[in-house]
Amino acid sequence: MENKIALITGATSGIGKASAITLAKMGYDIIATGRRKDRLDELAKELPAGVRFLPLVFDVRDREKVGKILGNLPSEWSSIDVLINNAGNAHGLDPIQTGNLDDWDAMMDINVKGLLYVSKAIIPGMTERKSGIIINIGSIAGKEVYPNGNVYCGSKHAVDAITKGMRIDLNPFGIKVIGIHPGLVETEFSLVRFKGDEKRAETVYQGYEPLLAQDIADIVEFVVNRPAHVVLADIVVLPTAQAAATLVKKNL
Ligand code: NDP
Ligand code: 8X3
Repeated sequence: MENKIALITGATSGIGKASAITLAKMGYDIIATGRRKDRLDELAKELPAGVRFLPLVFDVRDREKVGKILGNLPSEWSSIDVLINNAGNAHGLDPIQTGNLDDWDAMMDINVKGLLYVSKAIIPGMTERKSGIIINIGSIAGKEVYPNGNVYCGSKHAVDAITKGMRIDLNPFGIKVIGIHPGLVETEFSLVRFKGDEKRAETVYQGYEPLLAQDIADIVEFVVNRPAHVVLADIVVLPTAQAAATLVKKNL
């Protein structure tokens, strides 16, 4: 029997990469996407031997390319069992009155519209087969709003609402739709948010033990392994030191 197939967007680093490796160890064949081809080449080397791997390089903002690539997968890759909509980032952390339009476009276009473009290409196969698992990576920023989080929080609230909408609309097809909403996870996230400012990015994770990408991948493994009649619909996961989006017990 052929292995099941998982497609993970944003698998070139952080949560997406850890999830791809974890799913590969679980026996899934892996489709991994991202813009950085060199990182997908590195990922290929970290996968267990024997796992089939299809790296796909595209920007989730490119609606035509997303549709073309994912709509024309080779037949042996087209039956996707697990989709993880993970690609996304925060861009900037500014008050609304001085926010940057390019940052706003990036967050809405990647975190919200990119997720929709990918889903649009993959869901029809799942509805046809009447099976599938969709995991959308939201955020504590989709459950709360924090100072200067404005548009990033808006994008992740949209992910939360879209996840709930997907669950309702896909209910007749037996498709599981899961929202995982992490708090602070030490990845390249803050490096991107602060536009490569390593010092500023590092301070986000100092003085407490943040979550690691593998902690989220472990949850992915758990939810994917539930029996057919069980879905963990909505999961908020925080470091123990974090009680709310901006309330973190730090020992500095
Ligand atoms: P990383 O910056 O480590 O990873 C982000 C991933 O998204 C990369 O693989 C990147 O690939 C991909 N990506 C970003 N923009 C695009 C794009 N335009 N087209 C295609 N792929 C893109 O951060 P995380 O692993 O932390 O983030 C993963 C998800 O988790 C995001 O949705 C984020 O919002 C969410 N999250 C993160 C938290 C955290 O504290 N770290 C907490 C809560 C949620 P590439 O650059 O190669 O294109
Ligand atoms: C990422 C975590 O706290 O920056 O979604 O919103 S936070």
